Amino acid sequence: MKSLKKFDPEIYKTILDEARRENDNLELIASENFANEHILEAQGSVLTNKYAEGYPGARWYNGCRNVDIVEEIAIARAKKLFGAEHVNVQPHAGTPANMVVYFAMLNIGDTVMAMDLACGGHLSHGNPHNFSGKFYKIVPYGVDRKTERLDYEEIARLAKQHKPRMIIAGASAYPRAIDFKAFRTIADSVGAYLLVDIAHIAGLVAAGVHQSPVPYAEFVTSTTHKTLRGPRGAFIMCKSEFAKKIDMEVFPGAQGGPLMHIIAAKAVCFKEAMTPEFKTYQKQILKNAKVFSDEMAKLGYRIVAGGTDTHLFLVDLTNKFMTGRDAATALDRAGITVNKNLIPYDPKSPLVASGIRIGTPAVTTRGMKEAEMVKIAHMIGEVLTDPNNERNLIAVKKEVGGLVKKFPLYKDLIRRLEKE
Ligand code: DSN
Repeated sequence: MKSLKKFDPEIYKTILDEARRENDNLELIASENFANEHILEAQGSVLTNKYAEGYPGARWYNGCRNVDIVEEIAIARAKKLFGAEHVNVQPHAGTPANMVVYFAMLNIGDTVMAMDLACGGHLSHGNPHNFSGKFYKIVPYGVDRKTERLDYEEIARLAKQHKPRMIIAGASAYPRAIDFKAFRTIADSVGAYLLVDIAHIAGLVAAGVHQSPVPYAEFVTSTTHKTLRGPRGAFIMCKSEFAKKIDMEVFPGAQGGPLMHIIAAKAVCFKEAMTPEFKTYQKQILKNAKVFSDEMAKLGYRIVAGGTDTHLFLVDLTNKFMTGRDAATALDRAGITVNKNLIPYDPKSPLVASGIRIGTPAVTTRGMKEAEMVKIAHMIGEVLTDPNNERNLIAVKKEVGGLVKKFPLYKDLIRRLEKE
Protein backbone atom coordinates (compact mmCIF):
# COMPACT_ATOMS: atom_id res chain seq x y z
CA MET A 1 0.00 0.00 0.00
CA LYS A 2 2.97 2.32 -0.65
CA SER A 3 1.06 4.48 -3.10
CA LEU A 4 -1.94 4.87 -0.79
CA LYS A 5 0.32 5.73 2.12
CA LYS A 6 1.87 8.56 0.11
CA PHE A 7 -1.33 9.94 -1.40
CA ASP A 8 -3.81 9.51 1.44
CA PRO A 9 -2.08 8.91 4.78
CA GLU A 10 -5.35 9.33 6.71
CA ILE A 11 -7.09 6.42 5.02
CA TYR A 12 -3.86 4.41 4.96
CA LYS A 13 -3.49 4.83 8.72
CA THR A 14 -7.09 3.76 9.34
CA ILE A 15 -6.65 0.62 7.23
CA LEU A 16 -3.49 -0.21 9.13
CA ASP A 17 -5.32 0.39 12.42
CA GLU A 18 -8.09 -1.97 11.29
CA ALA A 19 -5.50 -4.62 10.36
CA ARG A 20 -4.08 -4.23 13.86
CA ARG A 21 -7.55 -4.42 15.44
CA GLU A 22 -8.33 -7.61 13.55
CA ASN A 23 -4.96 -9.07 14.51
CA ASP A 24 -5.02 -8.02 18.17
CA ASN A 25 -8.59 -9.06 19.07
CA LEU A 26 -10.49 -12.31 19.21
CA GLU A 27 -13.10 -12.08 16.45
CA LEU A 28 -16.16 -14.09 17.40
CA ILE A 29 -18.85 -12.40 15.29
CA ALA A 30 -20.45 -15.41 13.60
CA SER A 31 -20.90 -13.70 10.22
CA GLU A 32 -17.33 -12.43 9.94
CA ASN A 33 -14.17 -14.05 8.70
CA PHE A 34 -10.72 -13.21 7.34
CA ALA A 35 -10.43 -13.57 3.57
CA ASN A 36 -7.12 -14.96 2.38
CA GLU A 37 -4.64 -12.68 0.64
CA HIS A 38 -5.30 -14.17 -2.82
CA ILE A 39 -8.91 -13.02 -2.39
CA LEU A 40 -7.88 -9.53 -1.24
CA GLU A 41 -5.54 -9.31 -4.24
CA ALA A 42 -8.29 -10.15 -6.76
CA GLN A 43 -10.64 -7.74 -4.98
CA GLY A 44 -8.09 -4.92 -5.12
CA SER A 45 -7.32 -5.40 -8.82
CA VAL A 46 -7.83 -3.32 -12.00
CA LEU A 47 -11.07 -5.19 -12.66
CA THR A 48 -12.66 -2.46 -10.54
CA ASN A 49 -12.30 -0.24 -13.62
CA LYS A 50 -14.54 -2.17 -16.00
CA TYR A 51 -18.21 -1.64 -16.75
CA ALA A 52 -19.85 -4.90 -17.81
CA GLU A 53 -23.63 -4.48 -17.66
CA GLY A 54 -25.17 -7.65 -19.04
CA TYR A 55 -23.75 -11.16 -18.99
CA PRO A 56 -20.73 -12.92 -20.57
CA GLY A 57 -21.02 -12.72 -24.35
CA ALA A 58 -23.94 -10.27 -24.15
CA ARG A 59 -22.67 -7.02 -22.61
CA TRP A 60 -23.77 -3.45 -23.15
CA TYR A 61 -20.14 -2.33 -23.24
CA ASN A 62 -17.18 -3.27 -25.39
CA GLY A 63 -13.86 -4.43 -24.04
CA CYS A 64 -15.33 -7.15 -21.87
CA ARG A 65 -13.23 -10.08 -23.10
CA ASN A 66 -11.30 -10.46 -19.84
CA VAL A 67 -14.18 -9.88 -17.45
CA ASP A 68 -16.27 -12.34 -19.49
CA ILE A 69 -13.68 -15.02 -18.73
CA VAL A 70 -13.67 -14.08 -15.05
CA GLU A 71 -17.47 -14.27 -14.74
CA GLU A 72 -17.67 -17.54 -16.70
CA ILE A 73 -15.08 -19.11 -14.39
CA ALA A 74 -16.91 -17.86 -11.28
CA ILE A 75 -20.22 -19.31 -12.53
CA ALA A 76 -18.69 -22.66 -13.55
CA ARG A 77 -16.92 -23.05 -10.21
CA ALA A 78 -20.02 -22.19 -8.16
CA LYS A 79 -22.12 -24.65 -10.19
CA LYS A 80 -19.56 -27.40 -9.61
CA LEU A 81 -19.03 -26.59 -5.93
CA PHE A 82 -22.73 -26.64 -5.01
CA GLY A 83 -24.09 -28.89 -7.79
CA ALA A 84 -26.37 -26.06 -8.96
CA GLU A 85 -28.15 -25.97 -12.30
CA HIS A 86 -27.79 -22.20 -12.72
CA VAL A 87 -25.80 -19.53 -10.88
CA ASN A 88 -25.82 -15.74 -11.00
CA VAL A 89 -22.70 -14.30 -9.38
CA GLN A 90 -23.57 -10.61 -9.78
CA PRO A 91 -25.59 -9.74 -6.61
CA HIS A 92 -23.71 -7.18 -4.58
CA ALA A 93 -24.92 -8.45 -1.18
CA GLY A 94 -27.24 -10.90 0.54
CA THR A 95 -30.31 -8.71 0.92
CA PRO A 96 -30.33 -7.67 -2.77
CA ALA A 97 -29.90 -11.35 -3.72
CA ASN A 98 -33.00 -12.22 -1.73
CA MET A 99 -34.82 -9.21 -3.16
CA VAL A 100 -34.18 -10.48 -6.68
CA VAL A 101 -35.92 -13.77 -5.89
CA TYR A 102 -38.94 -12.02 -4.35
CA PHE A 103 -39.21 -9.59 -7.28
CA ALA A 104 -38.70 -12.29 -9.92
CA MET A 105 -41.22 -14.77 -8.55
CA LEU A 106 -43.87 -12.93 -6.52
CA ASN A 107 -46.43 -10.19 -6.87
CA ILE A 108 -46.52 -7.34 -4.38
CA GLY A 109 -48.79 -8.38 -1.50
CA ASP A 110 -48.17 -12.13 -1.89
CA THR A 111 -47.87 -14.22 1.27
CA VAL A 112 -44.39 -15.36 2.26
CA MET A 113 -43.52 -17.57 5.22
CA ALA A 114 -40.13 -17.00 6.83
CA MET A 115 -38.32 -17.42 10.11
CA ASP A 116 -39.04 -14.69 12.63
CA LEU A 117 -36.07 -12.36 13.08
CA ALA A 118 -36.59 -12.63 16.84
CA CYS A 119 -36.06 -16.41 16.60
CA GLY A 120 -32.97 -16.21 14.39
CA GLY A 121 -34.25 -15.15 10.96
CA HIS A 122 -32.84 -12.35 8.80
CA LEU A 123 -33.85 -8.77 8.07
CA SER A 124 -34.63 -9.63 4.44
CA HIS A 125 -36.97 -12.43 5.54
CA GLY A 126 -39.76 -10.04 6.46
CA ASN A 127 -38.64 -7.33 8.85
CA PRO A 128 -41.29 -4.56 8.69
CA HIS A 129 -38.65 -1.89 7.90
CA ASN A 130 -37.12 -3.97 5.12
CA PHE A 131 -38.50 -4.17 1.55
CA SER A 132 -39.64 -7.73 2.37
CA GLY A 133 -41.89 -6.65 5.22
CA LYS A 134 -43.13 -3.58 3.36
CA PHE A 135 -44.13 -5.25 0.08
CA TYR A 136 -45.25 -8.73 1.11
CA LYS A 137 -47.58 -10.31 3.63
CA ILE A 138 -45.18 -12.07 5.94
CA VAL A 139 -46.22 -15.02 8.06
CA PRO A 140 -43.38 -15.65 10.51
CA TYR A 141 -42.58 -19.05 11.95
CA GLY A 142 -40.50 -19.38 15.10
CA VAL A 143 -38.88 -22.14 17.08
CA ASP A 144 -40.47 -24.39 19.66
CA ARG A 145 -40.52 -22.52 23.00
CA LYS A 146 -39.14 -25.50 24.90
CA THR A 147 -36.57 -27.03 22.56
CA GLU A 148 -35.76 -23.74 20.79
CA ARG A 149 -35.51 -25.79 17.59
CA LEU A 150 -37.52 -25.57 14.39
CA ASP A 151 -40.80 -27.44 14.73
CA TYR A 152 -41.51 -28.79 11.24
CA GLU A 153 -45.02 -29.95 12.14
CA GLU A 154 -45.91 -26.45 13.28
CA ILE A 155 -44.37 -24.92 10.14
CA ALA A 156 -46.44 -27.36 8.04
CA ARG A 157 -49.57 -26.38 9.95
CA LEU A 158 -48.91 -22.67 9.41
CA ALA A 159 -48.28 -23.30 5.71
CA LYS A 160 -51.61 -25.12 5.34
CA GLN A 161 -53.37 -22.26 7.15
CA HIS A 162 -51.79 -19.35 5.25
CA LYS A 163 -51.00 -20.92 1.85
CA PRO A 164 -47.83 -18.89 1.15
CA ARG A 165 -46.60 -18.37 -2.39
CA MET A 166 -43.03 -18.77 -1.11
CA ILE A 167 -41.41 -20.26 1.98
CA ILE A 168 -37.98 -19.09 3.09
CA ALA A 169 -35.64 -21.31 5.09
CA GLY A 170 -32.32 -20.17 6.50
CA ALA A 171 -31.27 -18.02 9.41
CA SER A 172 -28.63 -15.73 10.81
CA ALA A 173 -28.84 -16.81 14.44
CA TYR A 174 -30.05 -20.41 14.55
CA PRO A 175 -27.47 -22.83 15.96
CA ARG A 176 -29.00 -26.12 14.90
CA ALA A 177 -28.90 -27.92 11.53
CA ILE A 178 -31.82 -27.15 9.23
CA ASP A 179 -33.67 -29.95 7.42
CA PHE A 180 -34.16 -28.56 3.92
CA LYS A 181 -35.78 -31.80 2.74
CA ALA A 182 -38.51 -31.27 5.33
CA PHE A 183 -39.00 -27.70 4.06
CA ARG A 184 -39.37 -29.09 0.50
CA THR A 185 -42.12 -31.43 1.67
CA ILE A 186 -43.90 -28.54 3.40
CA ALA A 187 -43.56 -26.26 0.35
CA ASP A 188 -44.90 -29.02 -1.92
CA SER A 189 -47.88 -29.59 0.38
CA VAL A 190 -49.12 -26.07 -0.40
CA GLY A 191 -47.59 -25.52 -3.85
CA ALA A 192 -45.11 -22.89 -2.61
CA TYR A 193 -41.68 -21.99 -3.95
CA LEU A 194 -38.82 -22.73 -1.59
CA LEU A 195 -36.06 -20.15 -1.16
CA VAL A 196 -33.17 -21.16 1.07
CA ASP A 197 -30.77 -18.49 2.30
CA ILE A 198 -27.49 -20.22 3.20
CA ALA A 199 -25.48 -17.04 3.78
CA HIS A 200 -24.31 -18.21 7.19
CA ILE A 201 -23.68 -21.86 6.45
CA ALA A 202 -22.48 -21.72 2.82
CA GLY A 203 -18.98 -22.89 3.76
CA LEU A 204 -20.40 -25.81 5.73
CA VAL A 205 -22.65 -26.74 2.80
CA ALA A 206 -19.79 -26.44 0.27
CA ALA A 207 -17.67 -28.76 2.41
CA GLY A 208 -20.49 -31.27 2.81
CA VAL A 209 -20.72 -30.92 6.59
CA HIS A 210 -24.28 -29.53 6.52
CA GLN A 211 -27.16 -30.84 4.40
CA SER A 212 -27.29 -28.99 1.07
CA PRO A 213 -30.56 -27.32 0.07
CA VAL A 214 -29.59 -27.25 -3.62
CA PRO A 215 -31.39 -30.51 -4.54
CA TYR A 216 -34.53 -29.38 -2.71
CA ALA A 217 -35.03 -25.67 -3.32
CA GLU A 218 -35.92 -23.78 -6.48
CA PHE A 219 -33.76 -20.89 -5.22
CA VAL A 220 -30.72 -20.77 -2.96
CA THR A 221 -29.07 -17.46 -2.07
CA SER A 222 -25.87 -16.84 -0.22
CA THR A 223 -23.25 -14.30 0.66
CA THR A 224 -19.60 -15.13 0.03
CA HIS A 225 -17.90 -13.61 3.06
CA LYS A 226 -19.12 -15.60 6.07
CA THR A 227 -18.18 -19.29 6.50
CA LEU A 228 -17.34 -19.28 2.76
CA ARG A 229 -14.48 -16.83 3.58
CA GLY A 230 -14.52 -14.95 0.29
CA PRO A 231 -15.07 -11.30 -0.65
CA ARG A 232 -18.05 -9.27 0.60
CA GLY A 233 -20.74 -10.20 -1.94
CA ALA A 234 -23.47 -12.67 -2.84
CA PHE A 235 -24.78 -15.07 -5.47
CA ILE A 236 -28.00 -16.85 -6.42
CA MET A 237 -28.44 -20.48 -7.42
CA CYS A 238 -31.62 -21.73 -9.06
CA LYS A 239 -33.16 -24.48 -11.15
CA SER A 240 -32.59 -24.00 -14.90
CA GLU A 241 -36.25 -23.22 -15.58
CA PHE A 242 -35.95 -19.99 -13.53
CA ALA A 243 -32.53 -18.96 -14.88
CA LYS A 244 -33.77 -16.33 -17.31
CA LYS A 245 -36.16 -14.76 -14.81
CA ILE A 246 -33.48 -14.53 -12.13
CA ASP A 247 -30.85 -13.14 -14.50
CA MET A 248 -33.26 -10.49 -15.82
CA GLU A 249 -34.20 -9.50 -12.29
CA VAL A 250 -30.54 -9.10 -11.24
CA PHE A 251 -29.78 -7.04 -14.36
CA PRO A 252 -31.51 -4.88 -15.46
CA GLY A 253 -34.06 -5.44 -12.67
CA ALA A 254 -32.17 -4.68 -9.48
CA GLN A 255 -28.62 -3.73 -10.40
CA GLY A 256 -26.59 -1.94 -13.04
CA GLY A 257 -22.94 -2.73 -13.58
CA PRO A 258 -21.61 -5.80 -11.80
CA LEU A 259 -18.54 -5.44 -9.55
CA MET A 260 -16.09 -7.39 -11.69
CA HIS A 261 -13.24 -7.20 -9.14
CA ILE A 262 -15.55 -8.77 -6.56
CA ILE A 263 -16.71 -11.41 -9.05
CA ALA A 264 -13.04 -12.30 -9.64
CA ALA A 265 -12.59 -12.65 -5.88
CA LYS A 266 -15.74 -14.82 -5.73
CA ALA A 267 -14.18 -17.09 -8.38
CA VAL A 268 -11.04 -17.41 -6.24
CA CYS A 269 -13.20 -18.10 -3.18
CA PHE A 270 -15.05 -20.93 -4.99
CA LYS A 271 -11.69 -22.41 -6.05
CA GLU A 272 -10.48 -22.29 -2.45
CA ALA A 273 -13.71 -23.94 -1.26
CA MET A 274 -12.99 -26.97 -3.50
CA THR A 275 -9.70 -27.78 -1.76
CA PRO A 276 -9.29 -30.54 0.84
CA GLU A 277 -7.90 -27.90 3.25
CA PHE A 278 -11.20 -26.02 3.09
CA LYS A 279 -13.10 -29.15 4.08
CA THR A 280 -10.74 -29.66 7.02
CA TYR A 281 -11.25 -26.00 7.95
CA GLN A 282 -15.05 -26.32 7.96
CA LYS A 283 -14.88 -29.47 10.08
CA GLN A 284 -12.67 -27.62 12.55
CA ILE A 285 -15.18 -24.72 12.70
CA LEU A 286 -17.81 -27.23 13.83
CA LYS A 287 -15.54 -28.96 16.35
CA ASN A 288 -14.52 -25.57 17.76
CA ALA A 289 -18.12 -24.35 18.10
CA LYS A 290 -19.13 -27.54 19.90
CA VAL A 291 -16.25 -27.54 22.37
CA PHE A 292 -16.67 -23.78 22.95
CA SER A 293 -20.41 -24.00 23.67
CA ASP A 294 -19.93 -27.08 25.89
CA GLU A 295 -17.31 -25.21 27.91
CA MET A 296 -19.58 -22.16 28.28
CA ALA A 297 -22.31 -24.51 29.53
CA LYS A 298 -19.87 -26.03 32.06
CA LEU A 299 -19.21 -22.49 33.30
CA GLY A 300 -22.92 -22.11 34.06
CA TYR A 301 -24.12 -20.31 30.93
CA ARG A 302 -27.38 -21.40 29.29
CA ILE A 303 -26.84 -22.26 25.65
CA VAL A 304 -29.90 -21.67 23.47
CA ALA A 305 -31.28 -24.92 21.96
CA GLY A 306 -28.90 -26.85 24.20
CA GLY A 307 -25.86 -26.49 21.93
CA THR A 308 -24.88 -26.21 18.30
CA ASP A 309 -24.58 -28.18 15.04
CA THR A 310 -23.12 -25.22 13.17
CA HIS A 311 -20.49 -22.48 13.33
CA LEU A 312 -22.38 -20.46 15.97
CA PHE A 313 -24.17 -20.63 19.27
CA LEU A 314 -26.22 -18.28 21.41
CA VAL A 315 -25.62 -17.64 25.09
CA ASP A 316 -28.63 -16.63 27.17
CA LEU A 317 -27.47 -14.25 29.91
CA THR A 318 -30.80 -14.02 31.72
CA ASN A 319 -29.62 -16.17 34.65
CA LYS A 320 -26.54 -13.96 34.96
CA PHE A 321 -28.69 -10.82 35.31
CA MET A 322 -26.87 -9.20 32.44
CA THR A 323 -28.02 -7.91 29.06
CA GLY A 324 -26.49 -8.92 25.74
CA ARG A 325 -25.60 -5.27 25.13
CA ASP A 326 -23.65 -4.89 28.38
CA ALA A 327 -21.91 -8.24 27.93
CA ALA A 328 -20.83 -7.42 24.36
CA THR A 329 -19.56 -3.99 25.45
CA ALA A 330 -17.51 -5.42 28.33
CA LEU A 331 -16.08 -8.17 26.10
CA ASP A 332 -15.13 -5.62 23.46
CA ARG A 333 -13.15 -3.67 26.05
CA ALA A 334 -11.28 -6.88 26.87
CA GLY A 335 -10.44 -7.50 23.18
CA ILE A 336 -13.16 -10.08 22.51
CA THR A 337 -15.63 -9.14 19.76
CA VAL A 338 -19.13 -10.64 19.79
CA ASN A 339 -22.57 -9.19 19.08
CA LYS A 340 -25.59 -8.84 21.33
CA ASN A 341 -28.39 -11.05 20.05
CA LEU A 342 -32.02 -11.74 20.76
CA ILE A 343 -32.74 -15.16 22.16
CA PRO A 344 -35.99 -16.89 21.11
CA TYR A 345 -39.03 -15.10 22.60
CA ASP A 346 -36.72 -12.50 24.11
CA PRO A 347 -38.62 -10.03 26.30
CA LYS A 348 -35.94 -7.39 25.65
CA SER A 349 -35.63 -5.06 22.66
CA PRO A 350 -33.11 -5.97 19.93
CA LEU A 351 -31.03 -2.97 21.03
CA VAL A 352 -30.55 -4.51 24.46
CA ALA A 353 -31.16 -8.26 23.93
CA SER A 354 -30.80 -11.07 26.46
CA GLY A 355 -28.02 -12.93 24.71
CA ILE A 356 -24.81 -12.87 22.76
CA ARG A 357 -24.01 -14.73 19.53
CA ILE A 358 -20.65 -16.44 19.28
CA GLY A 359 -19.16 -17.85 16.06
CA THR A 360 -15.97 -19.75 15.37
CA PRO A 361 -15.19 -19.17 11.64
CA ALA A 362 -12.71 -16.30 12.14
CA VAL A 363 -10.73 -17.77 15.06
CA THR A 364 -10.59 -21.10 13.18
CA THR A 365 -9.12 -19.28 10.17
CA ARG A 366 -6.31 -18.14 12.48
CA GLY A 367 -5.56 -21.80 13.20
CA MET A 368 -7.11 -22.01 16.65
CA LYS A 369 -8.42 -25.40 17.77
CA GLU A 370 -10.33 -26.98 20.65
CA ALA A 371 -7.76 -26.10 23.35
CA GLU A 372 -7.95 -22.41 22.42
CA MET A 373 -11.77 -22.49 22.46
CA VAL A 374 -11.68 -23.71 26.05
CA LYS A 375 -9.28 -20.89 26.94
CA ILE A 376 -11.49 -18.28 25.24
CA ALA A 377 -14.59 -19.60 27.03
CA HIS A 378 -12.79 -19.05 30.34
CA MET A 379 -11.72 -15.54 29.29
CA ILE A 380 -15.35 -14.73 28.50
CA GLY A 381 -16.35 -16.15 31.87
CA GLU A 382 -13.75 -13.95 33.60
CA VAL A 383 -15.07 -10.81 31.86
CA LEU A 384 -18.74 -11.55 32.47
CA THR A 385 -18.22 -12.40 36.13
CA ASP A 386 -17.02 -8.86 36.81
CA PRO A 387 -17.81 -6.77 33.71
CA ASN A 388 -17.41 -3.35 35.33
CA ASN A 389 -14.05 -4.01 36.89
CA GLU A 390 -11.48 -2.20 34.74
CA ARG A 391 -8.55 -4.17 36.18
CA ASN A 392 -10.32 -7.42 35.35
CA LEU A 393 -10.88 -6.28 31.76
CA ILE A 394 -7.25 -5.22 31.40
CA ALA A 395 -6.09 -8.58 32.76
CA VAL A 396 -8.23 -10.49 30.23
CA LYS A 397 -7.08 -8.20 27.41
CA LYS A 398 -3.53 -9.21 28.28
CA GLU A 399 -4.50 -12.89 28.07
CA VAL A 400 -6.14 -12.20 24.69
CA GLY A 401 -2.91 -10.50 23.55
CA GLY A 402 -0.87 -13.55 24.54
CA LEU A 403 -3.18 -15.91 22.67
CA VAL A 404 -3.52 -13.94 19.42
CA LYS A 405 0.26 -13.52 19.23
CA LYS A 406 0.54 -17.28 18.76
CA PHE A 407 -1.92 -17.16 15.83
CA PRO A 408 -0.88 -14.12 13.77
CA LEU A 409 -3.33 -12.97 11.16
CA TYR A 410 -2.20 -12.76 7.53
CA LYS A 411 1.12 -14.13 8.77
CA ASP A 412 3.32 -11.06 8.41
CA LEU A 413 0.93 -8.54 6.82
CA ILE A 414 1.14 -5.97 9.58
CA ARG A 415 4.90 -6.27 9.87
CA ARG A 416 5.15 -5.76 6.11
CA LEU A 417 2.85 -2.74 6.19
CA GLU A 418 4.74 -1.17 9.03
CA LYS A 419 8.02 -1.58 7.13
CA GLU A 420 6.68 0.27 4.05
N1 DSN B 1 -25.55 -9.19 9.32
C1 DSN B 1 -25.41 -10.62 9.14
C2 DSN B 1 -25.22 -11.33 10.42
O1 DSN B 1 -24.47 -10.83 11.24
O2 DSN B 1 -25.76 -12.40 10.64
C3 DSN B 1 -26.52 -11.17 8.38
O3 DSN B 1 -26.66 -10.50 7.19
